[in-house]
Amino acid sequence: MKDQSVRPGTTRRDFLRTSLLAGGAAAASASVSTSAQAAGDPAILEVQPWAQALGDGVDARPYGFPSPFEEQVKRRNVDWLTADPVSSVNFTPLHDLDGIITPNGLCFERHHAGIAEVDPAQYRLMINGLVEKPLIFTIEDLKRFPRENHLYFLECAANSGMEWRGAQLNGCQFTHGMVHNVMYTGVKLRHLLERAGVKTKGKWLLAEGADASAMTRSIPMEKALDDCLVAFKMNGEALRPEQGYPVRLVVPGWEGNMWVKWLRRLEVGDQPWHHREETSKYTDLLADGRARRFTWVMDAKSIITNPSPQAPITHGRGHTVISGLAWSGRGTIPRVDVTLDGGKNWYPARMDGPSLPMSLHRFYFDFDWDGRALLLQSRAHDSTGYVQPTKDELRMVRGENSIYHNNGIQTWYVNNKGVAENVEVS
Ligand SMILES: Nc1nc2c(c(=O)[nH]1)N[C@H]1C(S)=C(S)[C@@H](COP(=O)(O)O)O[C@H]1N2
Ligand SMILES: [Mo]
Repeated sequence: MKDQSVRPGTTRRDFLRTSLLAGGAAAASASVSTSAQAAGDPAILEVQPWAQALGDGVDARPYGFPSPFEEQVKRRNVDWLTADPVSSVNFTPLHDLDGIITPNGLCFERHHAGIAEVDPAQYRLMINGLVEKPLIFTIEDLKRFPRENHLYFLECAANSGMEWRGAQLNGCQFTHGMVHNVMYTGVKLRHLLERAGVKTKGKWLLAEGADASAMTRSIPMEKALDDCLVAFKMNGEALRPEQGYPVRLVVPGWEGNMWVKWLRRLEVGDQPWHHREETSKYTDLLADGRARRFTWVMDAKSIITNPSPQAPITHGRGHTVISGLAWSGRGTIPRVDVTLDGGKNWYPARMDGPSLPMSLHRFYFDFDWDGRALLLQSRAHDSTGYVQPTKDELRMVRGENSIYHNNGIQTWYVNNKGVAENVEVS
């Protein structure tokens, strides 16, 4: 450890203590021991097969793919959740990822009628309803409007829904994997609506998908004119078919269901349509039988991705890195707290990487594990001052009937062997 890194007025011991509690990496690096044997390790002493022959040349993989050693890193579904894979969901392997970008091939999928394979040459987007001039756009047309790039998370409102009544699924992939974070390239929806000329009475928008489910959602005009995008690229390349190729709607910070894929029609109206996906679905039934209507914004949430049930601690006691993700549909995440003892003591995590509104944030907490069992939790604070609630606090307000919008604090029990399990401490 470099002593220059000690701030003036702080003793080295003070610095070590605060750094460990604050998740400071600089001090912690001093205590990291390596796991390989100092002498006699064939992995360093012997010439390995990949150094004994020439490898594939360029163009062997004109569109690259991950190392075969990474084949366990994949989207997974939960068989018993849905009757049929065409109206189903799979989950992002959050425990295998780091940083804040979700690779395109690992973005969770949620389809109501399978993946529509749309021919871009036959693709059209129509704007009709309460407009001066109904319009039909091709992709070429869309690309002539001013383009923008934004990194946004998409979270399905049903993410963590299976955990509402108690701990159920063993892995953050399954409890929290209905989220992805992607850099979108597209045009502001506002430009298209302005071109069509929204009539004064036009206060709502119906977005419709081109897939066989013809998914529709009502969106208030205020949001449509604010930050919604009509996107055609994700992380630099064309949208994947799973994510709505060739064009999807991006509704920053709002529930994933509104981000209509394979976008084909935008109708302007004077009131919401109250279609299936905004009434019988994606609505929270309260204890007294009433339902919460139009719960669009995704509240602040966080999850420890490592360690977690699919990613145990394998190195034994000593220096340990905890990592996780936090996000809010209302802004940025300036702070995440981590507890090792089920909420008795909380320590600030170290936020790392870009902090962008309505985007995933990465946090780390570095500490010395003494080998005792842990009850790990994280708690997000967003830029509005909102603090992520416990599951009990949520249930007190919303009852037991809910499925959607579970942003409660998640607990992992880690035993003295480092094996992690989904439990609830509320
Ligand atoms: N056309 C269409 N759009 C859709 C859906 C769909 O089935 N059809 N599913 C919605 C739901 S419920 C969610 S959570 C998101 C999922 O986006 P993803 O598949 O890119 O993860 O897309 C939304 N847009
Ligand atoms: Mo969803």
